Amino acid sequence: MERTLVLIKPDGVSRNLIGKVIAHFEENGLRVVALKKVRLTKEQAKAFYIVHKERPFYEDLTNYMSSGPIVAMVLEGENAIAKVRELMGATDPAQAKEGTIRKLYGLDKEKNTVHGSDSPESASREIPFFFSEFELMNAE
Ligand code: 3AN
Repeated sequence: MERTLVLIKPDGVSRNLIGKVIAHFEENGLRVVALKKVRLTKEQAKAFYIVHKERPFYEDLTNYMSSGPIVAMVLEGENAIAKVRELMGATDPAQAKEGTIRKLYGLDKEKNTVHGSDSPESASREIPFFFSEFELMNAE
């Protein structure tokens, strides 16, 4: 079993897609271990995306991610990290495969509805960014 962090970005929350996105993951065998709705400050968004700090889109991305509420969740399942990445689809919704969340709901490369950890190392950093030990225990 593996755990990964998923975010429903402001465009997903504002368009009432929380239920549809979670259903997509649940229907594909992933289990919700922990879940919350939060709004990041600009500083928190910058800290979360610190690995992208040299990228040209860092400023816009962190403005966007702090522009409205998001939903954070920990999903669990076999190969959860790769499975979530597959279900999300490519970063650019125009390039994403049919049936993926970003193809179905994504608007553009920034407003692409969902985030999912890209490696075990990222998941280990991103899960405790949003959830305490207490929130993660006894989740079975
Ligand atoms: P992914 O989320 O598919 O792993 P990354 O890690 O390349 O994509 O990028 C992190 C986030 O930065 C993406 N989720 C996306 O919202 C944003 N992003 C990536 N490329 C661009 C871009 N060219 N313009 C605006 N935002 C971007």
